[in-house]
Amino acid sequence: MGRLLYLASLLLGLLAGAQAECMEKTVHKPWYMLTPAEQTAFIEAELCLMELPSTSGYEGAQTRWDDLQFNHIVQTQVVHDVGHFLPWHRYYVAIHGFMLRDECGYTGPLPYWDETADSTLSSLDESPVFQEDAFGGTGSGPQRYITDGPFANLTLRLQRIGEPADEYRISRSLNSFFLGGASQASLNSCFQVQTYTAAWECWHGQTHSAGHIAVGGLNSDVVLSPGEPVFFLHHGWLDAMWWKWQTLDLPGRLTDMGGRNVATDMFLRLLQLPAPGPEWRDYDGDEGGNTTTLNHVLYAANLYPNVTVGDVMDVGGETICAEYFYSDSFTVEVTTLVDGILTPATF
Ligand SMILES: [Cu+2]
Repeated sequence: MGRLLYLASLLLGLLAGAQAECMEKTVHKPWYMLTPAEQTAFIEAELCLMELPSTSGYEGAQTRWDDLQFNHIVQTQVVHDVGHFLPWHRYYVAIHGFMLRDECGYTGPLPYWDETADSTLSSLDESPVFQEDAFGGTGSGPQRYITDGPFANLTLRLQRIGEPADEYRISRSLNSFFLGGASQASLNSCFQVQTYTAAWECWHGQTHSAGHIAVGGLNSDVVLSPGEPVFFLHHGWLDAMWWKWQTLDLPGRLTDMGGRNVATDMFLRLLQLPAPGPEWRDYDGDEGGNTTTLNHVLYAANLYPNVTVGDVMDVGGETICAEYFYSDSFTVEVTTLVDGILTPATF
């Protein structure tokens, strides 16, 4: 009998293990590659999250969208200008997808904004992302609030930590000029960098900032930006780029991590962010050093379990369980060293 129980528990353990594996990968694609039906279903799922009541208990939060935004608000000073900037935002993009799936029944592809394609537009009004039947267009009036599209009436309320909730809407000032940081030439320069320790700064300062500033308004607010649905399209794109960079040298880049784990004083001062206290610095799994390691813990504000950087390095692994599709026109041109000779290569 004891042996039977032992075998049964072994079997259950195996089944549980199998469940944790990545069985069905979430597909990530540029927005314009979704079918019209998929686009509609995605927008409806976003609206669903924006209507579901908050369950987090955070002061001022009223909807699940607020709960999702809070995860970023509470640790803005912890997850930018650091090596775990890319892994944390990879997990955050995934969490957004998990919530759409688990709470709103959305099983279609997750869209990202193909910013390199749009960086050649003379006006972002022409972008497929900023159409009335997509995410709406630019803002107007003194507060630059958007007036068209499915999110024009979205009410947000959360402010920085310590500031009382106060209602606002999505503001935007679309400006294609700033998307230059996402141009082909800019991308190529980041893809050229061979180690993560150097590469993350290129992605953070150059390509990442471009999309935030080009959308402007709420999306250019370093703390509150995830209140804007386009934030997740922007970070989905950035993650697609990091993953592409990783795939150019696998398996080495599945474990290539580094960079400081505390933002510079200059960055914190510039963005008026509080210095991360010991509750963050002692919590990060990096054994006290100022280097991001694979053991660094990514805090998820109780939306989903906390994971480590190592858990999210492989987008096809059990934690993220996703795959990225790229537009047909997507290429990167880098110069690589082949047998001691610098050789241009296109991927
Ligand atoms: Cu962020």
